[in-house]
Amino acid sequence: MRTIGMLRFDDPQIDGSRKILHVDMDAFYASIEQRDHPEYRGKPIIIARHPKENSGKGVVATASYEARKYGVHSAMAAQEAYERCPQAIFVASNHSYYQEVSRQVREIFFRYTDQVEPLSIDEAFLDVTHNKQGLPYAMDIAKAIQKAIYQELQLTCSIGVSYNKFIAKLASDYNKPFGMTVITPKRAPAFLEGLPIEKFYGIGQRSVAKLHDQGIYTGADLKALSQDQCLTLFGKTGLAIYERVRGVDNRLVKTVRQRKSLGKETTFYPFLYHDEEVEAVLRELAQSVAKSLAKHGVHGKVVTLKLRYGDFNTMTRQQSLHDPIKDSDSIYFYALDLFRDYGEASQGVRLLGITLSDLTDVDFENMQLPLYPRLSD
Ligand code: TTP
Ligand code: MG
Ligand code: MG
Repeated sequence: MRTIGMLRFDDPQIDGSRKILHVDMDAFYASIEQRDHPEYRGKPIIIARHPKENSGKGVVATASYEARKYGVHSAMAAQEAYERCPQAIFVASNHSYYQEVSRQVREIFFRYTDQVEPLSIDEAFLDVTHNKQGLPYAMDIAKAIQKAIYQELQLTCSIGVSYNKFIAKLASDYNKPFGMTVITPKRAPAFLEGLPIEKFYGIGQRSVAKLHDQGIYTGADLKALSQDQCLTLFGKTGLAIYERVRGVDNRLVKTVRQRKSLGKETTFYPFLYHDEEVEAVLRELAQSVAKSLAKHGVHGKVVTLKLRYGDFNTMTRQQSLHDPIKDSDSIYFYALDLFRDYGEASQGVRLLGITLSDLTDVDFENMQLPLYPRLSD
């Protein structure tokens, strides 16, 4: 129970039902350079222009773990980094390339969930409570993601697994590089109580010094503060800090990706030569597209049929509809229409695909009205 003036509130409650990952790449820019240049591996790499070529100006974007041993870190003047580690290899940043790698990492996340909230070029929150594989343990998804990133991109990441964003982010940082830290609701109190106060979001460097003066060093010390004391000490963020130290953070993972299209395709060998075979496959594809539209809660206005013949000649044909559709009969109807207009089964069909695009959320506003109003209305 807590009181603010005359008001009394129950303490915030933990919601342990969500499964949240925070994934952060290790020494991201430097690791990409070490991957691409084997001669950089195992060596101190500093992502910045060499201060000698840059009249001492410039700042360090990041440094490989080998360089960090010398005290080199992000945002340090390149000149100072050079003084600390003169043997380091300086590499100029190639931001657009790193952005491309960032996209490749994100594509791996999307295999598991669409609930992905990128925080920066090298990190993201994922809500895997309902994941595409139906895996029950968030840790197994974290392991699979770490493995896929390592095998496919030859890069390492660290992952925090927990029931909210705040703890997942702390956890990903807890054991770097190539680490994985799982904080269950049961483990959270001890984990948070043991953290130094500078780890709590919203506590700036100046506050840290002030708090140390008052003998407040750890999460446990913070937790001993009343809500009024938090509000006095931290102003507006006081309430959040009061909740965070109690393991409460109800912020949702905010997704950025609006799926642009949803499609299914399938290949055949031997090829299909008969209209009836093609129609049967289109019906199945339509059903599976409809299923995945329903799963994502979307419908779409453009139907695309993709057709590849035995000789690899490929054609795609689209039709644009006035209203969005989502049921398998409609999808089948329009896809079949396209096939009848443009397809020729006798040439031998090696691949068929149906895609629905121009997707929008199915919600109240764009729901279709029933075609026939009831007589009593
Ligand atoms: P971070 O995730 O903060 O750092 P990192 O990935 O290099 O290392 P760590 O293993 O500790 O996570 O930042 C990701 C990238 O963003 C980093 O590789 C380079 C870039 N960056 C800057 O350009 N300037 C900065 O001040 C910081 C902090 C990062
Ligand atoms: Mg990182
Ligand atoms: Mg980061």
